Amino acid sequence: MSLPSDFTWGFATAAYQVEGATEQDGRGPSIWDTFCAIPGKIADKTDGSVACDSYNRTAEDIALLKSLGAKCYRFSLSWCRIIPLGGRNDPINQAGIDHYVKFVDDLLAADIVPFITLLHWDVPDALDKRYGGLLNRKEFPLDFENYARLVFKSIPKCKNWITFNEPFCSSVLGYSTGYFAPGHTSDRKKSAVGDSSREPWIVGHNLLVAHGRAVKVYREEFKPKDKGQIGITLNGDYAYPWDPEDPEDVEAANRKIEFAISWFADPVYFGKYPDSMRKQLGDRLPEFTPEEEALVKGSNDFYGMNHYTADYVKHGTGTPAPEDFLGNLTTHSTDKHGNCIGPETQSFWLRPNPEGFRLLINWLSKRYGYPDIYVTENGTSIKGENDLSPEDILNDQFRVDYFRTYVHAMAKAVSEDGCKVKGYMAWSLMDNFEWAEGYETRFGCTYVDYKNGQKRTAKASGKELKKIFDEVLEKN
Ligand code: GBH
Repeated sequence: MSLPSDFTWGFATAAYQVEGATEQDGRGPSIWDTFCAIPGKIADKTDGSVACDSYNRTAEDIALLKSLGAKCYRFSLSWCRIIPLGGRNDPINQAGIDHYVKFVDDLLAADIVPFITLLHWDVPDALDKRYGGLLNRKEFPLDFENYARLVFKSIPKCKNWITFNEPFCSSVLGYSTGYFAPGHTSDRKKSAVGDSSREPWIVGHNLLVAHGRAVKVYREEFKPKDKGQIGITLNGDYAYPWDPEDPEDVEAANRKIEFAISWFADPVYFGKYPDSMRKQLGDRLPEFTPEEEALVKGSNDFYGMNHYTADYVKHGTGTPAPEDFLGNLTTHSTDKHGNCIGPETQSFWLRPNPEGFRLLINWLSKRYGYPDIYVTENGTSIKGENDLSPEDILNDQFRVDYFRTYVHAMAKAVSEDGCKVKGYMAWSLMDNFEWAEGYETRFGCTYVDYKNGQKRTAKASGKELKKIFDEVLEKN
């Protein structure tokens, strides 16, 4: 088990989760600022207005990355710092651009390779109000294209670009369950607007087309001289059949991955949605026009993989509900024989299962022709971590074990199975704003003391990651 010596590894964050400074230097509001202000949406009634204050602490964060031995850093840009109202005819905020240009310069000076995500869920609020944001098939992709072009032009030194983080979450959590901004759902107890049976599929489609537009711009106008690469990051769990003897469970487990991942990856690699989705969703799933198909098909230079957990899957019986987004199935933490997928964490959806990581890397590699893969997120929360003393938080052995077993599973996928994983970014560099769960759930390899000036202290996991990689990296 080993990884090639040129394998890159480091940490990941996202703008709204770490930056704070939401009213500084001309930043406009995003849908997350608006969503957090609605009572009941965030578990601990917090928001990202201060977070880790990373906007004002770039030097500190770079020093932290350096001390942990990181070779690369994945972070996202706040679109509404760069174009506060978001649109292609709206004013540009030079202070926002300057901030990120300097950050990239400083990372490179510290010998840390930047991976930039253009949009990690924080859509400019003005676009949501102006034309329905992600729901608008014509306007949204054009505004995203314009934003992407401005960023590519401003930051030519960045060679690794990710268009969107987890379009599944923007679509399903934003427009079906309403758990994330902008909170649309058919459930009228939660939201006055939304149609869970249709909106998520429209939003997913528009994100794909917007991704395709940005990639076309990068490839035609920048890649020839800047020589970078661009892709989209998709989230997805591995799925095991609840009863491996039942062909319907076996099929449902595969369908679960198709509904979560192939929803986006099939259009990107093959130019069409999976048959299983078309069959269940019919005309609620948009059709690609020939122009859209041409934009989307073949639009990944690499596959960005966010991965955390696995599930057991039981096939559904009868007709799925109109709001079903899983693919007519149910997910379980134990299988037919009572085997448990993995231990509990602070996140109800996350139970460590490292073997599933190896299996999913193989599943994706086979289906999509062994593309280059960058693991752009992988990590865990720990049950009850936030209730511990700071000293005990620093001693996060559960997270150390998670990283070691997951990195080993990935190394086996590379050295024993022939998959082409090129890099790995742990989620997250530091504790941060965990969306609807606020600050109560910690994912950091670094402890952030929110009560004492957002002071950062590396946890055991942060320090151990370098050792974990040193153990498996080939020496050249
Ligand atoms: C990542 O998503 C995000 O990119 C990152 O910002 C975040 O901080 C990190 O995970 C940790 O949560 O409500 O039953 O539909 C992880 C993938 C997929 C996990 C959707 C939560 C919701 C389960 N997410 N999932 S459900």
